[in-house]
Amino acid sequence: MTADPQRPRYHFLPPANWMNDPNGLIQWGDTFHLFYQYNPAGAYHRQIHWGHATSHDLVHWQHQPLALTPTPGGADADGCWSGCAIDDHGTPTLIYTGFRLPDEQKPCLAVSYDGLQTWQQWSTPIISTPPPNLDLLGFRDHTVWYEHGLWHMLIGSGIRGQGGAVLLYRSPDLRHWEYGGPLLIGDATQFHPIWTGLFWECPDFFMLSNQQVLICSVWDQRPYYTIAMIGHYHNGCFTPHTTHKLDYGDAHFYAPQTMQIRDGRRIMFGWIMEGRREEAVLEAGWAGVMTLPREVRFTNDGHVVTLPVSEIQQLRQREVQVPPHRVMPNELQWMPVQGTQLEIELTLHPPQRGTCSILLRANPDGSEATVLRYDRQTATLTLDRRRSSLIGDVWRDAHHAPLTLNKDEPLALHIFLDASVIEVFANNRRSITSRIYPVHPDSLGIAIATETDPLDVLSFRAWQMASIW
Ligand code: DQQ
Repeated sequence: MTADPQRPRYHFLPPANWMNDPNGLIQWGDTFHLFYQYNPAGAYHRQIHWGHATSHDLVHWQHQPLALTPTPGGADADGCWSGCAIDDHGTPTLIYTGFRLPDEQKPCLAVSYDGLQTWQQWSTPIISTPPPNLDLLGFRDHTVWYEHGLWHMLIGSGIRGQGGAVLLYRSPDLRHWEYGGPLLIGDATQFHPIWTGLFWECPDFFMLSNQQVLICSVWDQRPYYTIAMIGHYHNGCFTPHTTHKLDYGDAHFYAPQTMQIRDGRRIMFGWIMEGRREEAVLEAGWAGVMTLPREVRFTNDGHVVTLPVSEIQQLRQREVQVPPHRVMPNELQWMPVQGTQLEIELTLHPPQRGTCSILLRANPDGSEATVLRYDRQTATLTLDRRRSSLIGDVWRDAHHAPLTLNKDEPLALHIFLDASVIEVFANNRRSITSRIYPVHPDSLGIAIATETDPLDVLSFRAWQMASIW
């Protein structure tokens, strides 16, 4: 599998098989723990276990034995679905969703007495039934915090005929829970500023710079995207004043989870799902990648953004720099760097008229290339995947991120390429995470182009990136 050209080298993923959501993120002592939804039987979503890995720097990971396994006959007989890790006064505790066919979802608990290595899964769920009198589409995924002497928990849900919902519970001991009403119910009939779907998966709820943030993954028969809501939390209710996509790569950035670490940063990992046929995934033998570790921050335009942590810089090797220069219309200007594992930082003055483009993973005639395009008129950054892969059956839809540049503000792009993974950060305030599957062996180049007006490139730096294994 290590010879597979589509397999990332500096993003976390298990040695083989299926992975989806990050779970149970926690810093314990000087170790970071990352658990994840995992099927040890193959590269497909079934009979989900919790995989486990540890790190001292958020970048290099060591695989650990499986943490949670479905219990035959138990509430989690057909899957240990997503959840979180809690420091219960010194005892590592996991709360997760026990799944049983055909569609039973119940909150379950597991405790470790040997420093997060092995876990004792409780035989009975900690909440036996969802709240009555609500027509729920599901009852899954958990985030827990401590407030005013009580544990508080949110469970993701959706109310038939209304929209996504997060349900609030309180407990003195993590074992006995009382329903405290919905924290928030969405409205699936609204499309402005953004449609929030029929179900909210994987809620996460935290304070950031004195503002309350709720993150949910929008679902309706399938994952759509992840939203961030910013607002006021009072008396068990949350009132958002701003809602936006957290990342503009749509379903490729999904089910993220955060943890606050001791130096004060809030760190996030998200699941980057595949964008190719199920047969191709089964043949590859692996599916799903974690994003790079990112820090959650506020932007100066009042959005929540996730940016790569500085620890990633230790992977940089062999820097290439290009001095400031001008690109003329109809010219394809190649940068003196090639590769499948690259970090790129560039700044440019987007032209007043027409678009400018960066070709990534491009072959010499540009017939295979992923195009990152900025249009000043529409203030849109687009990741165009129409020509990303010369093979047929991959997802080719474009991702669009709204990005208004202030007067004289250059476009500042920070791009990570790692085999089939691409993560783009623009002006420290928008991100686009996606998958591309170039197949041409020469699709290694980076080129810059402009449509109508000359384009000034102000700076260009790139690094080959080392493997994390
Ligand atoms: N994945 C888990 C669920 C969650 C979904 C199942 C989100 O708990 O709602 O693997 O991707």
